[in-house]
Amino acid sequence: MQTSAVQRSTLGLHTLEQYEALIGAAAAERIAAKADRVRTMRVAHISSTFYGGGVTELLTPLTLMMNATGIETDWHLIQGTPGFFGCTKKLHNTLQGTSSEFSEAEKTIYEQVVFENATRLHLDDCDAVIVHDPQPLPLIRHFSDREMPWLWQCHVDLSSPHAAVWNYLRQFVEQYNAAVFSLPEYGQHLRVGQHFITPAIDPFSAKNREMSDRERREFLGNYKIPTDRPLVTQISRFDRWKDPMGVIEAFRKAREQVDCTLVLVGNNASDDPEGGKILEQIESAADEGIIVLSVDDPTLVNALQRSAAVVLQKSTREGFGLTVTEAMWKGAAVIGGNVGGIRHQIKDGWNGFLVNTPDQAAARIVELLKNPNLRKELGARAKESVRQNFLMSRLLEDWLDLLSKYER
Ligand code: UPG
Repeated sequence: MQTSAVQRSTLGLHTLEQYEALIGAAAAERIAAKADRVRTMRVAHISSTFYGGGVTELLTPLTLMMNATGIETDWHLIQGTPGFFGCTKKLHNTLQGTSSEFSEAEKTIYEQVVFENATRLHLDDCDAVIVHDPQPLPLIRHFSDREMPWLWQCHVDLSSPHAAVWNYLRQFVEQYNAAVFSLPEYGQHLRVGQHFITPAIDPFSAKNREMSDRERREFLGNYKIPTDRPLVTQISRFDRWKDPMGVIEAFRKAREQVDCTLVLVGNNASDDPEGGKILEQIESAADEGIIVLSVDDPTLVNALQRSAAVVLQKSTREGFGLTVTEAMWKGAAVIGGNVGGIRHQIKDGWNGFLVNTPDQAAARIVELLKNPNLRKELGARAKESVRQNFLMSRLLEDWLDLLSKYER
């Protein structure tokens, strides 16, 4: 089997030593020394899916790398029903600012399914438990005699959560030892500690590894993506917060001035019930020059981010935005929504562009399509900013620092 085929077909176990060439020997040694200090800890992560979405994207390399550095790290999933994931998607949306009530019936479904999952989780051997996002949040209630610290990590954009829903969830959050948010501005008034850890990407994964031009072209060909015109792309879960309709509007306006092709690629996380409806909306709006692909293929994501003249991530809320990091790592010219974590990655006009409206996005698409040198300059700075700030080795180090605070 060829190396690239192996990379596509494995989970992607990478060691700290592999990062040395990217972060330098001194940084790799510093992180290894920190790992030594917490090596005797056994850590459990709990989330709601192995398939799709940013949390999976983070936990796959992080949990493998923690084990590779000698820290016994487990990853448990909770199971849900369609009704349960309907409730938790509503929590996700209201945390990001949608105004709708979470009814008593929804609370009953949410809490009962989490309780049922709790009966199957046996965590006594752990030294720390890290629970991700709202889906498994109420688990803590069922571990009242716990001795180890429990941390809740929230991945969503908490800049303006719906007050009543946040107050309901806060009763669970405050039973944890601390909450972990992606950015300082997501901090809340809480009676427990708060920490801030920004996400990161695995540069060696199938999605982010180097790729030859031949392989890249081959992949686009496999999906019948034409390359006779410059490509503009957005690759994201089919989700209202990623604003795919705004992307289509911006593309249509831009195409009045420069000919180009829009490729919208999306997959669906197994805990997200809204994806089908959003995909239908996109498909019925897509006309000539717009290709919509609903596939789960990390190598296609890699090939597209490397081939596109412009990568969009026109989100209207974004906890962090791994798709932005991934494209910047490939030296792409990225236009991002001026929200949440995207603002921490793109410095407007320096390593990409930030936009607030489809009109602004259209103007930036045109500017970038007409100016290959600008694309190159922004892309080179984008890649360097990811190297310095958003690689998995930094995320590992942040977790090691945090866990050492809770070592018993
Ligand atoms: N992806 C694919 N194929 C697709 C579409 C997406 O592989 O067709 C991947 C994408 O490459 C990325 C991940 O799915 O790796 C999506 O992550 P992200 O862009 O971060 O979005 P979410 O799924 O919404 O992830 C949540 C937050 C986000 C945060 C992330 C990690 O909404 O803001 O960065 O969690 O904290």
